[in-house]
Amino acid sequence: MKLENLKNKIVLVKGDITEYPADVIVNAANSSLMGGSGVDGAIHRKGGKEILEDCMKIRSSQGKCNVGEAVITRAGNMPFKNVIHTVGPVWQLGKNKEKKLFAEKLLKKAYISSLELAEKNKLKIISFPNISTGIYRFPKELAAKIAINAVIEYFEKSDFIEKVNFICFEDENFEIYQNILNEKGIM
Ligand code: AR6
Repeated sequence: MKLENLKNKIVLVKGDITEYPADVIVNAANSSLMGGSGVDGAIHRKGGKEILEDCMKIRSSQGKCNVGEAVITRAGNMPFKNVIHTVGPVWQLGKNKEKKLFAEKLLKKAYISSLELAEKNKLKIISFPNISTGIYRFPKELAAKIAINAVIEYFEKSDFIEKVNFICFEDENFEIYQNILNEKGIM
């Protein structure tokens, strides 16, 4: 697929993921699925108790959500069909190259798992936050490259999803995404 053809399928937005229309939004959760701060806090606050209820059911049926995996709940009070909760990796400080490469793989897996789960549930418009780039300290530029490449790789295999929105809460992430998408000729 020519990257240019993805211009209509990848959308870059600056703002709050809970405010932008989509079929499903992705939450940057933690393995407990019991909520937290950052985008996780915003989604649980806006969505209300249905989301936590569904997360608790998932906990009792399958246990914790491993890093790189994804689960799906209702969206509660938000105007989406569902919320997909995925768990990104915590960035490894220090010099251990293998650990860093492993974290990169897991971040890619979090995006791919979410896209596959959306497709499985017939959800065609999906919004992603910048997974792992907040509390989990993943370097923003590297995380953006991984996110964009994971989405491109998905589109090479499947055309089910119609639109992927990258929702950047911070100016810095927005500019990083803008530069990468421009370089690739997607914007
Ligand atoms: N809409 C879109 N993006 C947002 C919003 C929002 N409303 N709020 C924050 N962000 P983080 P992580 C951005 O820390 O690094 C939680 O406690 C934020 O600017 O939310 O994956 C979980 O429970 C940043 O760019 O997620 C986990 O314990 C991005 O979302 C842990 O944090 C991700 O930042 C996960 O850490």
